[in-house]
Amino acid sequence: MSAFFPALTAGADPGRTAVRCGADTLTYEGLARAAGALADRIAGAERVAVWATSGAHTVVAVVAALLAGVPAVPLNPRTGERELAHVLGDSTPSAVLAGPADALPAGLDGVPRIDVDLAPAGAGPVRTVPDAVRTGPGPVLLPAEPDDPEVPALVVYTSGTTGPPKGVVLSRRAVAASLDALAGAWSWTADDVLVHALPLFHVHGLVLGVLGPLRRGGELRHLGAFSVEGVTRELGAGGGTMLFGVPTMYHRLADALAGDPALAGALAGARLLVSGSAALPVHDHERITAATGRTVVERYGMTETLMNTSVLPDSGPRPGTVGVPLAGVGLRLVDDDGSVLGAYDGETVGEVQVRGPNLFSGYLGRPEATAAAFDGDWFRTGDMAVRDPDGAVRLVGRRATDLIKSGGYKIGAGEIENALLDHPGVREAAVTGEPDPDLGERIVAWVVPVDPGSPPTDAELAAHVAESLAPHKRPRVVRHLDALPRNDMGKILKKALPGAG
Ligand code: MCA
Ligand code: AMP
Repeated sequence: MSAFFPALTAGADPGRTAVRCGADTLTYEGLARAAGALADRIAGAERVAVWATSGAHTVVAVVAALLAGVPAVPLNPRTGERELAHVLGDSTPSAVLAGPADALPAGLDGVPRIDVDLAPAGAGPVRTVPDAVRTGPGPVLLPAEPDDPEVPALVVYTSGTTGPPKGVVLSRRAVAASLDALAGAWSWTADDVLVHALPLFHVHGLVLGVLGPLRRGGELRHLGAFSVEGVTRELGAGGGTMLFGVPTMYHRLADALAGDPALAGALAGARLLVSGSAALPVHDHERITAATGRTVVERYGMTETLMNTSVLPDSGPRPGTVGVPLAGVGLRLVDDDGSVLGAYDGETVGEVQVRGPNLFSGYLGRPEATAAAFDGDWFRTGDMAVRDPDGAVRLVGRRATDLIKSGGYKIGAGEIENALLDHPGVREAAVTGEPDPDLGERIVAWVVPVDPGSPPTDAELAAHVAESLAPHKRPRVVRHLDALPRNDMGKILKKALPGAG
């Protein structure tokens, strides 16, 4: 396989800015130097974890891992004790790469730490060598990258309906195929300056938002944290050309647009506004288009499949659809009985199945779960959709009601229920999602307390889940019941919860 990042090697413009995160700026030469030196240090490791804060250290760490051919496991820096212990036990990284100033939790005590140096000593031009690795003072020699495209690039943890998150193994082939298909659909080039504020421990922010611009030889500006002001600044005077975000971010931009001509001007001036990870409500599409004259392009992906479809930027407004399959992606709708649905009538609903070079290699250490996720070489997404007469895919729901999408994060009801049941004040717990204008869905915990006279407070339960799993998995609403509705077998009937279903 040829160089994953052609712009890092000789021949490209070494002075071109690659990354700007807060106060840290790296040119392509600087990135090659920092990532080349780190690649040297981790070469030969089976897997490394990356403490994936929203900064330049994460970018250098993941680029280094790709150069060295060592799979990287991005860790949510806000991850709670229970979730961190699971991910570390499951992925057994031989080291954790972190920024020198990052304070790591006790859960990482047993994992050797390697600090990421953004500016290692050394001078001279960057060039590649055919084999082996040598860095340090003098020219930076980038390691020869793996020839085998099936070598894993990343292991990204994702929630399922029950049990703890599974590690999705993404090969170099899958990442390259998906990014190159997006580049074709969006005319994404080295001239683009991508602006975003997405977390760097999931596919959206890390694969599309970091590896995407670097593979093209373009620039990434990460805002650190999402803010309307940051988007206005970087897309406006800052010269950003593309914005990636989840619907919650576009909803907040749409809210702000009414009284903010600078924001309207900044969005109007961008070449491409892209939303994904969850559905962008038509109302938010309409508000943004009315204020800026621009349409937001939706694309549909999944950790296991990377990107499947996208609205094509010049196809006109398509609110409510996620567009057409990307180059190389096979997509079909399948009925409950397994038969393939051929109708392009905007009405016939089936499960989306996909195949192509964009697919993952399997769940780490879980061959049965991997086998269960496939129908032959077709991956079952669990998403339900119809196809419009022009081929556009319209997502209409999910097969599993126990998967919640909140703020663009996929969250399994089961893992939150287990965390709640660990709390000494909780006797029974059920978790559901309900519509939320900002988050898409908000997490609701239905709790039967051990002592109805002094139940745990809502804030206590939210903090308990945040500390055990992650803050974005905390319940936003807690409802107390005397008993959970159950069937004769004792199974909780979520549809019978008051006001649910
Ligand atoms: C609040 N906080 C707490 C607690 N309450 N922390 C601990 N315990 C508590 N009880 C803190 C949080 O840590 C955070 O701190 C702040 O309060 C707000 O957190 P949160 O509620 O999470 O923020 P939000 O306002 O709801 O965030 C909205 C958001 C976020 C910025 C849109 O949801 C987000 O970044 N979403 C992106 C999801 C994403 O990238 N998904 C991609 C996966 P502080 O104030 O310090 O921040 S899907 C994917 O990859 C596929 C392939 C695809 O298709 O894209
Ligand atoms: P994740 O497993 O966290 O990678 O999330 C993948 C899921 O996000 C998909 O299976 C879809 O349900 C959802 N998703 C991603 N993009 C979109 C979109 N543009 N519109 C609606 N749902 C989306």
